[in-house]
Amino acid sequence: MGLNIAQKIIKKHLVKGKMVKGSEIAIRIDRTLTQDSTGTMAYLQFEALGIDKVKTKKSVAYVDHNILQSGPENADDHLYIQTVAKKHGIYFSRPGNGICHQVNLERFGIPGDTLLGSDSHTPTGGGIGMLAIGAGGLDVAVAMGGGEYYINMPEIVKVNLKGGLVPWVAAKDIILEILRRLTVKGGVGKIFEYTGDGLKTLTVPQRATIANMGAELGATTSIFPSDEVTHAFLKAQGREKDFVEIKADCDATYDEEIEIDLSELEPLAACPHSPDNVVPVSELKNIKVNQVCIGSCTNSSYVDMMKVSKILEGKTVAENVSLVISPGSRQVLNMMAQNGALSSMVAAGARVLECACGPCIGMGQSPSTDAVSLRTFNRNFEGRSGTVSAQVYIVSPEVAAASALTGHITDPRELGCDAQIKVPEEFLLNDNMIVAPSDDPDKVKVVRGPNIKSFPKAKPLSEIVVGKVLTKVLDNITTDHIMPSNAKLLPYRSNIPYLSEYCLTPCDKDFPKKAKENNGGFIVAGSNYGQGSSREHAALAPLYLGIKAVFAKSFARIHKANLINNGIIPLVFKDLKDYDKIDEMDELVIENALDQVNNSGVIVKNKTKNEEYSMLLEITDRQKNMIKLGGLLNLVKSNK
Ligand code: MIC
Ligand code: SF4
Repeated sequence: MGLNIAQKIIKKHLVKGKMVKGSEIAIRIDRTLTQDSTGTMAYLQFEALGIDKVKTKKSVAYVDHNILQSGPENADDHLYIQTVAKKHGIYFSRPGNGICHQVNLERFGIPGDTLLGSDSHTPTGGGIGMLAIGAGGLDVAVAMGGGEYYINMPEIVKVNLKGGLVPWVAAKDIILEILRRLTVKGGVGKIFEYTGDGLKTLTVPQRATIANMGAELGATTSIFPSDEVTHAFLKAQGREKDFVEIKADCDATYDEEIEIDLSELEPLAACPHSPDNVVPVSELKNIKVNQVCIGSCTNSSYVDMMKVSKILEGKTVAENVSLVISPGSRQVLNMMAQNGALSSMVAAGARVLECACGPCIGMGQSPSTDAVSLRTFNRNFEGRSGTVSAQVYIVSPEVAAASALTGHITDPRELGCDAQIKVPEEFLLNDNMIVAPSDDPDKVKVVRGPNIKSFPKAKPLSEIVVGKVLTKVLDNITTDHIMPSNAKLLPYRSNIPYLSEYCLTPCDKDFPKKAKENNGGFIVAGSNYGQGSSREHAALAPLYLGIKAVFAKSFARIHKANLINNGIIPLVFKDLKDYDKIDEMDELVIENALDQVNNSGVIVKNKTKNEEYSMLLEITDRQKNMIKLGGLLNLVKSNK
């Protein structure tokens, strides 16, 4: 029987298990990436493993998130990452070189290889046929040390693309349409594999936009074939030798199938405050806009930026709009500087930022109170911009640029002729901001700033797990709620004691206080708990505060793995109605915990209400062992 692309790559990298949907498999990781806001922790964990040199084909450390230096903390972390990378065989992409996913696509990604990244948008690499997966820092640290990566064999969804996009409709609209249909939980446990005659019409940057935002579906990853389009892109990047053709067999089978007729799509927008709250732009016409941000790992390619520049050329940004643009990489910025496109943006009144994540993670450019902000990014969770009252809409670069000119949400089809931009036949190549690891690692001294604190370590599971319900939260709680990130907090990514003071505060401002007063306890949550980022801090801060288990209706993939890696038990309500029965400050107990975690279910007693609940422990035997030992680091050490 024929194989699809995901199965082909998994089969080639399979170390343990069978490719049976839902069963645990371990795969070999060829490459890793880290960025600075998760990287500091990942490298501290890598150091704790006691391995001298990474065992991957290539590992790259990027600096793109914590870019504002309004105190020494971020610069100290950059220096730590730079020196630890140099010592342990890791390439270092210097600050200013670009957003990790964009630079990975341009300079490092290899079709058919596996990539594990400590960032949830690592699947962007699926745009050139990599099996690229986002994970917590500890999983990436283990992979750098040569350890395999464990997942449950995902379902493979065939996304059949028919026809071609009509003018002014963008790749962003394709993924927004999928989000509209499937929602932010529709992709959990799935890989989205793109096929169909519409594929040939999509360039690598367009494919990367789609693969990138597959993360918002909760998907394990998304993948495109590596075909003549990929070949042309790699050739233009001077990397023709990295091209490998990867296509699904003609008789490949899939677990599910969806179809999209590209020619029927229209410009779409995700309305506040969720990427799946999607409506046609034409329905939002006339909403006044205060800010437009163009960039992020979703839409900051050369092609996107050139299109924006063409739309802005000779015009002026509306008086009520602040337009900020962050090109995705130095390659993009430099090409625009050379061909004059940058000048058109500047002349129109755009505020051009460094090649980095910037406003996407609230690193500056927070909108004004109650502002409407249009962003080409991937997430519009409440408060993520740094302004809780802001109304953030997610749109394509075309909609963003058109709206920046008119001052209200605008359907770009009103602009007339579409600006046609082709992927260049030759990109500007200059890797001088990528530092190779040292040939003499013993001579490299790792520099640790005073803000770098040791990370909390989980303890082995005790016989009785008891505590109070410290907070009860609703559905779709994001990691931005659990561990908020913005310009003020991101500098403390290597200081968990400080960060923990903000843990879950957007949902419950007293949570850290209650956790301390009660010596830790439990969190009760609705469905899709922990959606969004890969940040392990959303598990480390609760661990520091003494959280022993989270009871939820369901979990997002990466966060669930992060909880387990840090010894926190993720339990799922067997009967969803039990969620309603539990109140804050109820005292819960898991008796005979060491025995009970061996089962697929756990009985939890509510001592306050004298009730019992059946909870599901939907984790593998290996993960059960991890919970018993107190997390992944202990498991790895016990296997040595
Ligand atoms: C994000 O987009 O939320 C981030 C910031 O890139 C995170 C990583 C982090 O929290 O450092 C992600 O997507 O994993
Ligand atoms: Fe950076 Fe935003 Fe992409 Fe996260 S989603 S990697 S913050 S650009």
